[in-house]
Amino acid sequence: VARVCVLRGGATERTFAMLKPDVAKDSATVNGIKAMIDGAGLTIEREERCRLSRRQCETFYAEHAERSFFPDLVRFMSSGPVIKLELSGSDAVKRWRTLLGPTNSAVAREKAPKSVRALFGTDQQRNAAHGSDGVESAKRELSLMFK
Ligand code: IDP
Repeated sequence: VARVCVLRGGATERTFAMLKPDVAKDSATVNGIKAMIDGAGLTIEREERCRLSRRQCETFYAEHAERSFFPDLVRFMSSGPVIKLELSGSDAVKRWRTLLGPTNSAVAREKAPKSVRALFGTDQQRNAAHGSDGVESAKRELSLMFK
């Protein structure tokens, strides 16, 4: 991996992005987010639309199992279709997180008004999209979501 990075002159990474049920049904929003991904210099390597089971959501968000919002999060994430994306590019993990903005969409509108969550999210839970928070979690999430 290190050698490939040196040849390309930057850390080429892969990350997992997911458009959540609050936006995945709306094709104009989906296209808007994809245009932002493209504009940030990230490449969509893989795309899959599906509906996650409650069980899949519980596994995906296992680190939050003890949080009070967990049952509601699982209900939300399994309530409709999602769009799973594998993104690649230089610094893809951080680049996509920056493009996403803060978790809470209201905070995103204050602090990062051009971010995905500011533009398309609603609140703390219905925040339009997911992004892996590190290279290791990206690997875990990609292998979990793309069998
Ligand atoms: P992140 O998605 O920005 O990494 P996390 O803290 O990992 O944020 O939370 C995972 C997801 O759980 C969030 O994207 C959001 O949908 C939901 N969530 C986080 N905190 C809350 C909360 O306090 N209330 C309701 N839902 C929450």
